[in-house]
Amino acid sequence: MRTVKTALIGAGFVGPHHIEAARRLGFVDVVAVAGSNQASAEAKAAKMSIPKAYGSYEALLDDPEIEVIHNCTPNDLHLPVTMAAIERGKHVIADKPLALNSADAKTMLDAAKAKGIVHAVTFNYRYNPLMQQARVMINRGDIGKTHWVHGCYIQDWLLYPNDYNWRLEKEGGESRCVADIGSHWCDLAGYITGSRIAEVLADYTTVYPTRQKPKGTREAFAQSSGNEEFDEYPVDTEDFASVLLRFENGMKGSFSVSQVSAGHKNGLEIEVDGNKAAVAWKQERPNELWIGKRNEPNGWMLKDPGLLDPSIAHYAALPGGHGEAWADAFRNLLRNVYSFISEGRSMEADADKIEFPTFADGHESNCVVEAITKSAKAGGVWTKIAR
Ligand code: SOE
Repeated sequence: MRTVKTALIGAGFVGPHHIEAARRLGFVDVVAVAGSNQASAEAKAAKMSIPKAYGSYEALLDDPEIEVIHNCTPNDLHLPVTMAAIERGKHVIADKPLALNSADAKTMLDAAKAKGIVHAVTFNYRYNPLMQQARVMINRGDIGKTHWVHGCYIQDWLLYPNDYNWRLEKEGGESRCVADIGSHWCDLAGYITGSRIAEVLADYTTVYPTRQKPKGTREAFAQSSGNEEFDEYPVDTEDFASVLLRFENGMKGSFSVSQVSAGHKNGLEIEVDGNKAAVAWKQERPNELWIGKRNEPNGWMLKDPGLLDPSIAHYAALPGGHGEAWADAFRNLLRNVYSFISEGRSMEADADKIEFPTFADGHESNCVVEAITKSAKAGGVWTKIAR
């Protein structure tokens, strides 16, 4: 496999995990990192053993050695950074959400297509081995005709009024919780069931109308020291939400998302119910797939390549009983993207070989989140997805 040279722009919570996953592939060379200034970039480069540090994303993008960039910046920088990368012919792996809104997402998608670059969005939960297995089972008819997909994605890292993150700020976008983690849940629901969302009905709740904004920055999941100086910052985005869904294939759906649910750390849960059986998966117990039956005992499939469908068994790198989780799913996703790049494949000519979420999936996600937010702001009315 040809070695691919990549770089990171934005080294907050998720950026370093992108890099770790890419380095595990063995044919990706991380050559540079960009920060908001030279000093912070050099500190992050030293911490992650990355040879080159740039004090701006523009300077990094002018480095001819770099073929691919990971855009892990805050949401309001996704458009300018990705557009600048596309202009210079760099392939782009963007953290979700792709954009602040569907119009910006469409702009990025059209520009990426026109330039012919490889473009990906990190909807990483698709690549847990048992989510791949559930998708095969559902599409093969093992659970029959699907009528309901339901679940939640609940966390507690913003539970306290002095918990803070850039996502609480206006620049973070019109939606917060749904855009940040509801986007994962909706993408996964559509991916494993094979149907797109057609209409939504949503209810939003903001628990804290103001937050204590610290004078410095704070990454996702980071805790307040309790004695920081702060300003009261007005917030009108949702701390939690409940959403009803209608899918194009007639299936119904419902999910809730929250970042203020004590005791839940990264609680993505999804169940698909068919007229023969059901399957369910919990992200915090990723090596177990629950199989629900009516006339026989329910079952548990454990992550074991020997049990997985042969078409997706390669997503399990270890034998049964050796747990694989969040970081391994991320590695699986990036292996699909970087193999495609290393083999010199084209998004147009090799469309049938694309096994990763693209900017088209990112645009779809922005359209869904926009409709959910529009429904909630209208007081909870059925709202069609406008694509
Ligand atoms: C914070 O909610 C966050 O880091 C999300 O931004 C990620 O996409 C999710 O995978 C974990 O939680």
